[in-house]
Amino acid sequence: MSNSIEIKVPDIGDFKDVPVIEIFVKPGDTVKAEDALVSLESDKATMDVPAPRGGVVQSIAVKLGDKVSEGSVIMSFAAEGGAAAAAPAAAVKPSVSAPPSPVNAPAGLAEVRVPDIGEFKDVPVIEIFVKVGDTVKAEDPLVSLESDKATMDVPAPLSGVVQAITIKIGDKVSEGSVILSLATGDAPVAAAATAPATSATTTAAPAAAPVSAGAAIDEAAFALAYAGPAVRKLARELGVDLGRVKGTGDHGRIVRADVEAFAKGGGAAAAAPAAGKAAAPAGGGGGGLDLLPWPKVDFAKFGPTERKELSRIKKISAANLHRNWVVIPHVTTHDEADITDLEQFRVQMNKELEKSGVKISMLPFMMKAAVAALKKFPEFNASLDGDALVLKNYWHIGFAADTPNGLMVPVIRDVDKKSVPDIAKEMGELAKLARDGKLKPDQMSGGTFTISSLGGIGGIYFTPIINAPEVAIMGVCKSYWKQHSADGKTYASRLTLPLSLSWDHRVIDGAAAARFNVYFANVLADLRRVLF
Ligand code: CAO
Repeated sequence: MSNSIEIKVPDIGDFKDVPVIEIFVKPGDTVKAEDALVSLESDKATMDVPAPRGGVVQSIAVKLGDKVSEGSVIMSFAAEGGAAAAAPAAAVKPSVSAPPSPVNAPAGLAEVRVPDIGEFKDVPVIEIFVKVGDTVKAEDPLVSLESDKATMDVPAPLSGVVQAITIKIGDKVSEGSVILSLATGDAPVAAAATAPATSATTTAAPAAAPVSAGAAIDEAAFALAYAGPAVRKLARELGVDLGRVKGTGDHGRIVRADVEAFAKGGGAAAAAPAAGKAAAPAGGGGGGLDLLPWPKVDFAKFGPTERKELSRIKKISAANLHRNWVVIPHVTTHDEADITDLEQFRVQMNKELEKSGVKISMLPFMMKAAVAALKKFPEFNASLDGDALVLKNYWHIGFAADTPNGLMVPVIRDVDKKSVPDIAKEMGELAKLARDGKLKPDQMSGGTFTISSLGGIGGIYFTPIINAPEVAIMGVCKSYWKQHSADGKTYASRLTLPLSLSWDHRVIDGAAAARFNVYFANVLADLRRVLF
């Protein structure tokens, strides 16, 4: 026997008048308990409303864009067995990747465990980077373990707020030991979508990018994709690498149809290799030029080889660089700065500062020049947020540091308020921490613009990859003496610094980029310009 029941919006925390952004079912559809019915999006989180029980959808009382609150009727159901006349839907399932942090939304609890750490057992905890109440992002280091052979950081497998820490410094842990619990906006990405959203166990990924050979889904990108739980579940079912799906919903949100189209277009990660084709590029392919599978070569057939695992930092930066390169439409504009006078001034200043122990390279001056240019062209000191630009009224400049473990980007805060020697001193300290593997997450966050200097090494120009969510990066190479002429008749040797500015073409136009470079170069040529 079946009974008609009304399905109502359940308790969705403090949210009211939340728009319906997706309806997953239509009249006549048979649904199971926990199947997602509609998706709601507040300014803080995307929430799916799941079915409280199984049944057949009779009618739908809302349409896209309608605003609903707790208790609003969303649809009616012919439910199997006896039923009350009205039923709230089961608790909502917030999405991990709602645009702003979803920590205010109803949360799930995830236990974080020590991941596979090779043959090591009973390894002491030597550092705990977080405390109860801290908000962490996926991949932030949580604790550091030290075996007799290596120091290993355990990164957060997903974003959340630390609820409890179950270990202390000196405790010995092995694979599977629980280290802390996180209140998350969702069950862990790796957990099946059927896992209850309010309680889940997860294992921290040993590295940021679980892009192990053979695994076609990039878990880091999957976790970052802007999609609700039901769409994530569907992507899992279809083997779709969500990180490569282009969202057609509001603000680029990935909807069901995007995942289905991507899977149909040959983009299903699991299906692609079987079909002898790699997944189509983000956007679902559509042409006949699908990417070929990554070549699998037995290198040993051609000569001796050895296998070296990538460091954790390299894996993290690889995942980030790959995402940034694929997602951001990069253009690089090259220019050059005449730093003849500035170099003289730098040498003179270093003589004067000899006793202080501070040595100034060209980089702190470039940071000052960057701030001047960012103030003049504020859209370079910004981030994209959906279809809006967030302009930042602070100037925190990151610098790429080459370390034995890979590339790191420490950030110097409030460069506008600091003197050149102070910047040089802080840069030296941060670069040392980076090289010693001791940089804390907050020393690498909050940057608004990055400078990547290869000046101490060589090269003339290169194409730096933007450090998302920033929108531009300045690359500089080694200065060299060059003959310059203002009139084509007389020539002078000038110390010339090659500049390579990469910019996000969604935000910045070529003319603005050229102007930025010219201004940056002019400031370096004559720092008095920063006074204006
Ligand atoms: N032209 C000529 N000489 C330069 C120069 C330039 N543009 N920039 C630096 N130099 C000189 C310095 O003056 C210094 O000379 P002395 O030894 O005679 O004093 C020497 O090169 C070494 O400088 P440095 O590299 O130690 O110092 P820095 O402040 O320029 O850079 C840091 C610091 C941390 C950015 C740098 O050490 C580093 O790691 N660079 C690599 C960044 C990187 O990997 N970028 C690529 C990212 S994309 O993969």
